Amino acid sequence: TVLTFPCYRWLIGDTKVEIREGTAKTLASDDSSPQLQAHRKTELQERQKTYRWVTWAPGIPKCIDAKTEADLPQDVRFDNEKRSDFEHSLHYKLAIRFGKSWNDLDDFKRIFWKLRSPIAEYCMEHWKEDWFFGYQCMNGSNPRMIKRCKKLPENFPVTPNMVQSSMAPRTDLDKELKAGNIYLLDYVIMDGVPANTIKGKLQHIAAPLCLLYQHPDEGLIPIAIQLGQIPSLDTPIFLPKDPPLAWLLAKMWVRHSEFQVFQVLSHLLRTHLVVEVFCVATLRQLPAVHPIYKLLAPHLRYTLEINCRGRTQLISANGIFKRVVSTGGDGLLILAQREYKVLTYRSLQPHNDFTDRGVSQLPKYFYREHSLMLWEAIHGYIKHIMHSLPSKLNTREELSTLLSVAIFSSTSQHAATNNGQFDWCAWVPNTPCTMRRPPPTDKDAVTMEMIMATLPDISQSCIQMAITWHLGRAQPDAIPLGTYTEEHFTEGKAQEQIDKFRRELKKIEDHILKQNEGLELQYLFLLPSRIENSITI
Ligand code: OYP
Repeated sequence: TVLTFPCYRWLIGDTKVEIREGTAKTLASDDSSPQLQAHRKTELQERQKTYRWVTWAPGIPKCIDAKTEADLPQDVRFDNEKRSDFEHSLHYKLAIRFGKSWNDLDDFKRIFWKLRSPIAEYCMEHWKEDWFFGYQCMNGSNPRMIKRCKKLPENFPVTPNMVQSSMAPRTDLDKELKAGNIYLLDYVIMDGVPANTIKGKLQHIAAPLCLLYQHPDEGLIPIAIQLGQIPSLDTPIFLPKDPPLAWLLAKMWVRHSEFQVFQVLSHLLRTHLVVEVFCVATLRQLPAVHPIYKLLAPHLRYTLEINCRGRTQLISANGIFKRVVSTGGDGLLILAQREYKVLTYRSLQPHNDFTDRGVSQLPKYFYREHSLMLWEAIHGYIKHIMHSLPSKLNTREELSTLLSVAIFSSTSQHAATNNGQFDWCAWVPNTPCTMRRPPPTDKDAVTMEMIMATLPDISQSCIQMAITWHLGRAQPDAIPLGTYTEEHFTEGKAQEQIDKFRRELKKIEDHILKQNEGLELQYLFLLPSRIENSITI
């Protein structure tokens, strides 16, 4: 019952994980015969011919060698139902009157008819409110940007006096910095990213800084925004007490950066592309009887095909990003390369991520609470499934963590970023995909005309709504987390662990449902029944 442990090499961010030739017991009992070993060897040789690595672009994770999804082996392709659903749900791409702006913000309601969701409608009503802006930093579709701020960054010269009117009675900025109630969004990674040119018109990108305050009564609220990394007369610090349109436009600029970081870094790079690495490595290195293959396979379903489609239709030279998003063209790759350079394996593990960002105290941070529960359930399950690995490898715990990262990223983290995108981005002014004018330099000069000329035009808005709907809606053929349809594991002990895992998920489900009862704004993105078992969209 000894199986050769193949060389299984992954490079994830800063961490190189390598499990060299060694031995691992499998749960099956009859796999030691030379014949079966030879069989596994041929299986892998075949697979390595079929699934090859390629560098699609330098400085981001390697991916599967396939020009389009048509090059993929049948085993990893969408089935008919999935393909036809994927290809036919996009009726809303048809855009009218290219290049025209809306006249005022209410005009966005005109494209807001058919595709509806309670949160998207809530968003349309409340998007201007400061508490709602703060809420989205915790429970929106990019819940990993906010960090505690103990000391103001030198390039963000906010004075206590500027923000005093946002403070609770009898306190000030210095006291609140010390008390740990000040937070920061810093989009420095956007600084200098080249902006797209769409139909001959240059789009615009900023690298804002935004200070937030955990107010005892109002919750987390933004208190100061600077729309660039270098303080100057042309990059004033916007404040809630400024003319309302100036403050509103400053917040929109932060939300525009949020769109880019959310889609390119949190969603595409940190879930889709990282998980594809696990996918290709597993297919190339592990025979189907290997316990790690059995463990991971259900969490890798359809990922190669959706990523191929993403590379050909979404981020390609004439893809959707190039056509409507400010980081389309060279920008998105530069952005992803910058992030991949600093992406740590540690940051893919939710406990560490929260500790490192200093956000463990933030109240009503549902994403944090739910993702920790899911991590515990996933990690607990894996630790037990991996019981038969010989401990002399001395990497059992590390291996469990690694596999938990793979499964957490392909299920929970993908759900947290993907599933809310229509809810948070359908109301285009709340999360604009591009900006057609540069950031305002003069607080007193902001007009509604300027705002409308800055926001995405009609056709860009329609595409933002259509694509986020297409990707964010519940998938018709979804297999929920913890549902194992193929019964890779037939062993009783493994089945027990799967059952236990499913009971844990049920507990989390009940907890989340109960917690959300009666909430005006529900957080259900990490409800286990709504988390897919793999990245399929
Ligand atoms: C693949 O028919 C994917 O046009 C999305 O890609 C959209 C298509 C193809 C085009 C379908 C068509 C999925 C993999 C991925 C990913 C993560 C990043 C998603 C970013 C979405 C951005 C929305 C842009 C709105 C303007």
